[in-house]
Amino acid sequence: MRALSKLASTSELVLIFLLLAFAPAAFAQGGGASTIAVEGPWARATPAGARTGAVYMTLANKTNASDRLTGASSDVAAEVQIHEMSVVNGIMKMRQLADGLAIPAGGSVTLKPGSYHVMLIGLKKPLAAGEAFPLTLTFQNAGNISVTVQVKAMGAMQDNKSGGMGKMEMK
Ligand SMILES: [Cu+2]
Repeated sequence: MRALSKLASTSELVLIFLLLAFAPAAFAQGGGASTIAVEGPWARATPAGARTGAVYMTLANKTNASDRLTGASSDVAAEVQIHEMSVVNGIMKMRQLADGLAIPAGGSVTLKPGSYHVMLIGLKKPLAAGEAFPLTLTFQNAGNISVTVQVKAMGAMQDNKSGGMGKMEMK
């Protein structure tokens, strides 16, 4: 019995130590559970046989320090990258952001069709409208944040008539 109660008080001490160790960090971030708000993550449904997909969302930095989205992972794809898309000579091109995507202090960045996106590479199965899947985002300061991505119909939002995904080229 004595040994057990000693064990209990030791783990209580460890808990108190952990609380003390992390309290200042939590306070500096305004007491919120998460320092980056991930708003409305969604992906466009993919046609059968597609090997890639894209995820969009708004990343709002609630802290007074800049942060950076440096990577991501998901069960639905072999690899996940941070991409930027732009139109070069009338052709949509995309490139991987090797240094990640900066999110200014107190500001937000919107990932949307034709712009920044989280690229799913090596899809294990097509993304079907109405389904959802998990995505973990990795930030330089905020660490890992896991979200649920909603899959929307293929023509969803700002899908242009010039072919969109079909004209994308990897640099
Ligand atoms: Cu891409």
